[in-house]
Amino acid sequence: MTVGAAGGGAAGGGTAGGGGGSSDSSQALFDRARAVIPGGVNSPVRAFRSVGGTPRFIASGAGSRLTDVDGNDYVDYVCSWGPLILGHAHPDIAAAAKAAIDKGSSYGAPTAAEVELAETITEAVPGVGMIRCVSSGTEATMSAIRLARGATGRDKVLKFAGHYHGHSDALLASAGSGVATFGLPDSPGVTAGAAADTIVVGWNDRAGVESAFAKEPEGIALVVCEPVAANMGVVPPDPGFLEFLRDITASHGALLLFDEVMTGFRLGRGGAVSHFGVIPDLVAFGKVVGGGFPLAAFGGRVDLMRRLAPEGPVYQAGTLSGNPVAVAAGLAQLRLLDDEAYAGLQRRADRLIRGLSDAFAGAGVAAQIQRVNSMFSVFFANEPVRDYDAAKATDHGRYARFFQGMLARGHYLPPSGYEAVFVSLAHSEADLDATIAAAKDVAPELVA
Ligand code: KE4
Repeated sequence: MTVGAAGGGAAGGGTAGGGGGSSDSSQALFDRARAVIPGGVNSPVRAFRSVGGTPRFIASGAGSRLTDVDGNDYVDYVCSWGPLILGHAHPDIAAAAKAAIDKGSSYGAPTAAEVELAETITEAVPGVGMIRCVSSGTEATMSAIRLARGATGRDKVLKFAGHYHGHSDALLASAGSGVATFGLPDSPGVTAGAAADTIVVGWNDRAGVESAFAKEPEGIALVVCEPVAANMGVVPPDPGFLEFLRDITASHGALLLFDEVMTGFRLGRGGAVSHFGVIPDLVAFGKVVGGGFPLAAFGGRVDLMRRLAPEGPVYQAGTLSGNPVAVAAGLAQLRLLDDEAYAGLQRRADRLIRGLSDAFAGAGVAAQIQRVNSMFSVFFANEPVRDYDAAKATDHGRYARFFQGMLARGHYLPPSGYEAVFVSLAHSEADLDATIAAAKDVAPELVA
């Protein structure tokens, strides 16, 4: 099954469509890269370590497609790990970024567009009265934690095993995403002091949360979660669990942070806050809000946000925070995300999930496809996955074989079973049907 128009990326030649062609140019670049970049990549999950093989070096993206340097093209379901909800090189986003950069790339001074972005986010998300822009999700969650500690005068932070909030020291304990992909319990370099203030509890473990608060009734500054865990694969909260977190934090004077770097403007305009109807004290945003540029943000209750410098004493800053080019791209993307857009994402995910389910069932392969709205992941397991231990126990070797089989047929899934699959509004029915056909082709190979 070949996919898409004839390849012909930067290196020219290559397979006419589909991903099963040569990866020689990728391999050559990977060899060069490893001499000057740790692991040959600028972010670990890109290295294909958990699925094996040569990471594809990408020459270009357009709509739902990626083309690698060997000229192979792929239907892309990574979408830059979430930001590209409208697909690659969307003309409106490209035009907005070009118009912005023609007026200068950065001023280090406030701009009208930053005000518009802040108004857009605060209007969309209940309970978010103010935001501060930063340049990455890591910065967003790290800053929100400092704000929570400053506001409460408390030190401890409670996070959930398998949840990933970026690579700041306080949050790297038992993290998901790349930490999970590499099976790292934590990370060297995180000091005992930093880790000592981080309490880790199992996702969906009410008793564990209650026990933590019983031990530290007035010591916990903040509970942070991905309201839909998506860095251990997609693992939704048990019914009522977010409400439980809202209640127990409020009753103990602790704050609640929803890390919506992945779910924000992905599940809907109001993200998980609106989807579940639970209003935290603080929310972290990233990915979609930046339109594929380095832009993230955190926000929440006005009384808390006013504690940030220069209005308050909690320091937080950034040279490129609210960068005009990134803000222009983010605004261009958010302007196009209306109810019809989210309905379209849902339809695409419905079609793809139905087809993948049929492929696995038809081959007798036990798979759990777990989703919230258009975000989903595939676990090869007999039972639903409710927490990190269960996610780790699923068959990641089978996932790697699935990934490689799909890649060879021109379908680029996340190179880790701990990541989420993303559709975009650029994915056509033909794309989805080609992916389903490829899955039906691969599934029998997974039985052994
Ligand atoms: P960044 O610092 O990578 O912009 O955001 C960190 C982050 C925070 N919170 C959540 C829920 C996230 O998913 C992330 C980053 N996600 C990973 C993939 N799941 C980014 C990919 C990578 O690390 O290369």
